[in-house]
Amino acid sequence: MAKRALVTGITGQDGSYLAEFLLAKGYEVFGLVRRSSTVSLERIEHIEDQITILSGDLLDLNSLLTAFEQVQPDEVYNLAAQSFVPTSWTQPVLTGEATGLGVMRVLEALRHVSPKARFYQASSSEMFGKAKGPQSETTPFYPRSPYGVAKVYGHWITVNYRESYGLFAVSGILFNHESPRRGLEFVTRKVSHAVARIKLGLADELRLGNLDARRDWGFAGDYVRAMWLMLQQDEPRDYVVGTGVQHNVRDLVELAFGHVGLDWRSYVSQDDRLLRPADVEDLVADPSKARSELGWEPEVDFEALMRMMVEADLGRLRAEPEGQGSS
Ligand code: NAP
Ligand code: F7E
Repeated sequence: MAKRALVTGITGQDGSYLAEFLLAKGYEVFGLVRRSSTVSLERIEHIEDQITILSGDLLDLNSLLTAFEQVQPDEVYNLAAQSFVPTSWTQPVLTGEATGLGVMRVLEALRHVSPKARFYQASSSEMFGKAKGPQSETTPFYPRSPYGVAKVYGHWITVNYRESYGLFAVSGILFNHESPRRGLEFVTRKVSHAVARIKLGLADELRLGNLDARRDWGFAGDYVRAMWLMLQQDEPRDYVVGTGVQHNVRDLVELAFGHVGLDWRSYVSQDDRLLRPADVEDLVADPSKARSELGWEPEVDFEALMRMMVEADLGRLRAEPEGQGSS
């Protein structure tokens, strides 16, 4: 019998790649989608007829209980969250509810309805915040945003439910991962989209915030494989997932503009309004545990990732100059 996977956040970047990955492995895939007046299934419309969409919201325990009862999942991937860091300062309570307490609601539904199901929590390198890198599974957390703080709650409640109730629950601490399906407000996609627009004569400037921030950027398609691998192990353990290679925002901009033969200095300016109340300056993973225990290695490096994103935005804009699609 095909395994049944329940994916929260299936309309998001990672949800779409994970759904494709699980379908290719022969899973029956169920996706939780929250109600809105204009549902956007843009990132999964190419596989929509192969998955079952359920209505539910991380803010509403009842809807989660109903989804678990309907699906009776073997594996649960909790990817849903308010995931944009700046919004966590303007909507801190919502962020705490969805990104923090939402994890406990999913775990409660799992514990009561499907306690044998394996559970993956989408934790984040933002939990490390100010902690010195390279960051590993043993690095103490020092979050720098309401988002990071909410993710720390999600991480520890996952560990706590594993230890309290014997659940197969794991926390994947993933560093930034990107793709042509990344939301437009995140820095990689903001840059790739702007580069494509400038190259095609549709724009002539790009305003950014902190150009010195350093990140470990990988490709989302590689990272969903690590999520799945964590749930196939004999023991539930937490893992850091990243490339181990660091770049700053300036490198990213230089690479993306350089790819289309433009000098970034002619187009990019720093706008103080885009600086965060507190930023994370220096993240880089020590992924040795994921490498040795999961056999996980990234296949797409930073240069190939940014080229892929710029090319995808050029293609989309050439097809539809006013479009901004994420698929
Ligand atoms: P994303 O593109 O922002 O997707 C977030 C998903 O969560 C969307 O499907 C969204 O639905 C859904 N969602 C938000 N609030 C919800 C709620 N109250 N109830 C139900 N669904 C809700 O994020 P992503 O980049 O794919 O990231 C996936 C997960 O990994 C997130 O938890 C994120 O915090 C975490 N993470 C991401 C990264 C990264 O670099 N991408 C790194 C570490 C951890 P709508 O479509 O309706 O908005
Ligand atoms: O910012 C700097 C910004 O918004 C990266 C989420 O997926 O990864 C993501 O969070 C860096 C920051 O991602 C702009 O200050 C400069 O230092 O692309 P980002 P993030 O905040 O690292 C983690 C792992 C998650 O878990 C999150 O869910 O880039 N930066 N100028 C800018 N960032 C943005 N967004 N826009 C700018 O104009």
